[in-house]
Amino acid sequence: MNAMPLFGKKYDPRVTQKYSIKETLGRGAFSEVVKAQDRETGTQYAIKIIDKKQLKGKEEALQNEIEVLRKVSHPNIVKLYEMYDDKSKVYLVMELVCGGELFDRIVEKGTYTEKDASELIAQILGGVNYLHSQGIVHRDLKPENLLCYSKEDSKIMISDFGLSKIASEPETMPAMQTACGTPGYVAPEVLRRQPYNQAVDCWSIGVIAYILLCGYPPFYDEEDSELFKQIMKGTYEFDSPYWDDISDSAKNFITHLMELDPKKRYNCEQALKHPWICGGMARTTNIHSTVTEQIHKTRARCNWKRVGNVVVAMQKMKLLMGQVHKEHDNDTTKSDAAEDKTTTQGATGGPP
Ligand code: PIT
Repeated sequence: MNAMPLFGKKYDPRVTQKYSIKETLGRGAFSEVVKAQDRETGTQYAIKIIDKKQLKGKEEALQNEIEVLRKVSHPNIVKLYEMYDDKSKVYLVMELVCGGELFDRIVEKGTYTEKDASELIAQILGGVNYLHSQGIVHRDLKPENLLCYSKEDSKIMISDFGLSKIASEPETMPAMQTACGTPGYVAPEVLRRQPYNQAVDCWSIGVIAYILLCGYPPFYDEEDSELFKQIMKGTYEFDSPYWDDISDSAKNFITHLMELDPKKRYNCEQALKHPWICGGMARTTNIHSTVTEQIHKTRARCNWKRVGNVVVAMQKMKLLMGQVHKEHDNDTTKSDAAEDKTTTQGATGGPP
């Protein structure tokens, strides 16, 4: 099935002349990612189409995302090939990665070990270390933004630079940060509204490593405010029985990344030198059944939360529409759309 143009508008003819637009790969409130094929060469790409009208007031964020994508070139980061810009939309022609989300690949595998998790984390650290060396902070690292290169290849691609920042100064003050990032992966200093830097990504990698080894997240509460409190305290556990067979080296590695004090927290370079990553300390015991069972449970819980989010979003929309109608009656139509990806956000799992 081919993608329907976002909001019923037509795509720029320059784009459709060169590319044949295929199915939708993903969708946010202001953007969608579609599969596309170069009509001449047959090569496939992913095109992110951003609706400028919906983006009013966030043009700077878009410029930032484009600037970041233009600047980066790394085997674990999705490449930007071309960009088109018309009155209403921006088109980012990117490398197509078709392996899907990381967790789906893990679930589908027959065996899965600490060594596999260690190799996945090493790739993420490599990509993020490169970003940091370029002065870029990703700020929204989470499993959904880690795509597999292909079904056969366990190469990981870091995507979605919508919230990333080129750090012009060594430290950036958080602005509206709680609304950015997905709560479960956000570093404590961000929630405390303290100045933050590259170290926020290392915290997120710690959280991802934790989930990769047990299938559920270290912090969880139905209530975001409670979840925030847990993260700010920075207390988490390696619960029994799920962590009983995981090596002390793996736990030690996570502890260095999920370190409350950003100054003491490992940076990517330090993490890459940890024995669990490069010293042969990651175990080769099959942990597939324990991890996938927990991934399924976490997802079931996450879907409930998503249902809740959709209900809240619909209530908000109804209110907003009532507002628009009223404003329309008054002949002023001004409305501000909410945060991107309303329905895909939401905290995941928690200790079972
Ligand atoms: C693909 C396949 C897919 C999604 C993407 C690429 C998205 C990539 C992306 C999205 C961004 C960004 C950079 C890359 O800033 O399912 O090949 O928002």
